[in-house]
Amino acid sequence: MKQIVGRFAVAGRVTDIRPLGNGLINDTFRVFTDGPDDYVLQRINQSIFQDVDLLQLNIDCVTRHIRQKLVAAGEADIDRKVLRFLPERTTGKSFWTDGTQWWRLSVFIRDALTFEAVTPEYAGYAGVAFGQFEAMLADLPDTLGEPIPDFHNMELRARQLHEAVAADAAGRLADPAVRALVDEVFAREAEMCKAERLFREGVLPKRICHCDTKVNNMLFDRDGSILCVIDLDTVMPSFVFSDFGDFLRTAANTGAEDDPDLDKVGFNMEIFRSFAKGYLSTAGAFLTPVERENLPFAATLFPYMQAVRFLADYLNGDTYYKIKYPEHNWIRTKAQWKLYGSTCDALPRMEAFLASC
Ligand code: GN1
Ligand code: MG
Repeated sequence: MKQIVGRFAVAGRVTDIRPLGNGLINDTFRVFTDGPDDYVLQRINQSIFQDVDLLQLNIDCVTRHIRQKLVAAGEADIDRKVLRFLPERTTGKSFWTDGTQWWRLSVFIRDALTFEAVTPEYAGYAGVAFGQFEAMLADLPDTLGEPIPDFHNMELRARQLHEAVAADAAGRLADPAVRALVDEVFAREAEMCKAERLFREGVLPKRICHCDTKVNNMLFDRDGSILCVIDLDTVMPSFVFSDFGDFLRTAANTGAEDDPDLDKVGFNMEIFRSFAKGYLSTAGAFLTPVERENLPFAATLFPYMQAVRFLADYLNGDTYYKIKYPEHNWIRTKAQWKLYGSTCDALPRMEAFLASC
């Protein structure tokens, strides 16, 4: 890995390299140096991101645009508010590949905190930050590609589950509990594919969204304010539901994403209220009425979609997500399904709150 780091225009000498974070897709390391900066080295999961050129081009456009906005706004401390990727020495590109592995290197942002759970106060800051992120990218001059085509398209995700059920590659449908959950999931399929219908009817726009707004993809400063949003692999045109819904899926869950204790899993309305209020303070100006009125639906959509994706991966024999034990994707599916039920129960309360904002 030291040699790979050396491919990039780093300052200083590498003193150590250690694993970093809890991502389920890429492999991430912190590179310690004796120079002014440490770095984050990532091996991009190329079986999932098949067009790394497109992916990195998206990230280059987005980080350049955000940097320009921060400069124009006279922000201080810009290197802690937007990621900076280093050019590879020979190609000048923001990644290096030997044809079998793809790597990139960014400057490690110092004194930043990440969380797996947040207080209502921090959820409010996060809402403000995601609204700002979308607002900053609203006038991006470049057209972004889709690094994973139809990434948050519920119709596609449901189709993939149908395919996984038909193939039953790992023989896991033999378990009656698995079969029963598959049936329950499909019973809700039509209503959960509402966003794609609204899009076809021409009443729901796509905007540039982050599309992976797990709470652990944000860097917080020591005072609780948001420094920046990381993990930009999936930035692409999508419905605003993506960012709103996926943040709540992780931050408003009273349990863990893969909690084996379903009694712990539930939807925290206090986090919802605080996040929604923050989000509307920065996104309210550009949201259309259809987007705004469907924000509670978005809070139900993402646990549903995640349950579908974990279940499909479980049936496929765990080919997509990193797992820590054989039943991990099944445990994750059940936890997301429980959370989905709680979000559905909370719908009237979410709607009433938004009406009062
Ligand atoms: C993946 O890379 P990470 O762990 O932040 C996934 C998200 C899922 C999430 C579930 C490219 O995100 O879509 O919601 O796991 N990213 C991709 O925890 O599939
Ligand atoms: Mg991540």
